Amino acid sequence: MRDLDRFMLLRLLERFMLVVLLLVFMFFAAGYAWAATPLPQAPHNALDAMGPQAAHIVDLWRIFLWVCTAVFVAILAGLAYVLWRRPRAANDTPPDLSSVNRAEPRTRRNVTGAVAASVLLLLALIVSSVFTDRALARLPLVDAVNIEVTAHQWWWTARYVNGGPSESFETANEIHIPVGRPVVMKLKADDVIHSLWVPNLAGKKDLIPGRTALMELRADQPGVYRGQCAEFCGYQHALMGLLVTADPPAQYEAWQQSQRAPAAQPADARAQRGKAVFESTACAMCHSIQGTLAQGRHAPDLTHLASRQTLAAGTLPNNPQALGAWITDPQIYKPGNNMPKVPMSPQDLDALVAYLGSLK
Ligand code: HEC
Ligand SMILES: [Cu+2]
Repeated sequence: MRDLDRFMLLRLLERFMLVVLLLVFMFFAAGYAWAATPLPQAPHNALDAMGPQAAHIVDLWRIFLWVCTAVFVAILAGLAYVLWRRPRAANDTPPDLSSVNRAEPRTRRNVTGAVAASVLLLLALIVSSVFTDRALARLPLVDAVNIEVTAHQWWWTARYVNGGPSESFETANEIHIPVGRPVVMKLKADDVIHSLWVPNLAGKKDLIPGRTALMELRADQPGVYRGQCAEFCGYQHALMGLLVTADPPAQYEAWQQSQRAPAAQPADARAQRGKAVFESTACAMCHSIQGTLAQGRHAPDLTHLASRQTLAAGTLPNNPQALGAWITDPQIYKPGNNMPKVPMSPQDLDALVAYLGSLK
């Protein structure tokens, strides 16, 4: 019977180890898949804070990490100690009943002490969370850049609303912000719940249909930071990335000026034809290009498409080959996304790619 018990225990242990190994494997496979995603190769690291909001969160993370590590080590050390000190016995040793019906003041003291320490540590974690929350809310917002960010399945709209309506403009999937100036993002969603997460700059915030949330952040170092939708929102959730570019102030002003301008006029006959194709086919029903007849409201604004690094929320690099491939059949690269295949002749496609590629 004893041997049978031991046998069963071993089998159970084996199963358990298999499950653990499988989980470890899945973890690394997922990490590999993520790292192997070709685009965009921008920093995406919550432990590398590039602004005050992310820094507060890293500080809190460190406190949690060290407290939990200390508790874990203390528990393992305690366990090792009692295992080492346990009374040795052979199969024929009579049971030690000396502690039955006898108070154990030492054990009681130890347990009370451990409970008290746990409560204190948990309280300390709560207090540090509350302080972090307050620190996050205290970001000075003087002279803030206001951006309305709307999440869609599976891409982002960014509408810059500083100044009057004539000053505002829209872009998609790539947000520029000035270094050193606070940014207030008004977060909305127009279909399901999404979550905006740019780990180097700030924590996560949900975008909920019918509600408005605010995200306040500041980048103190110039750079391009990767963001990602962090709330499962459907089939292509994993391909709902975005880039936040923190520009030095002068560069940001220049970017803003160029984004406010209507789209460039086609420079040659090929681009001219491309514009005509865009305006006369289904493209114009969904997309808008400011300064043209295309005024659709259901898809990324393409007025300055060529100024972006990626296509389709970080799915493809923005170059003529990828652009042509995307337009030919967007469902190959992002199955289920809301852009249909629009049939057209190779000449029309070529002209369209030339035109869109000229929209700096
Ligand atoms: C039914 C609406 C619809 C039609 C018609 C449509 N698109 Fe799109 N398009 C979308 C949507 C939605 C996206 C975003 C897809 C995503 O990333 O999930 C998109 C993305 C794009 C992008 C990438 C934009 C970016 O910022 O990354 C380009 C370029 C594009 N479309 C060009 C075209 C062209 C050219 C046509 C006409 C041949 C066209 N689209 C027709 C809805 C449409
Ligand atoms: Cu999502």
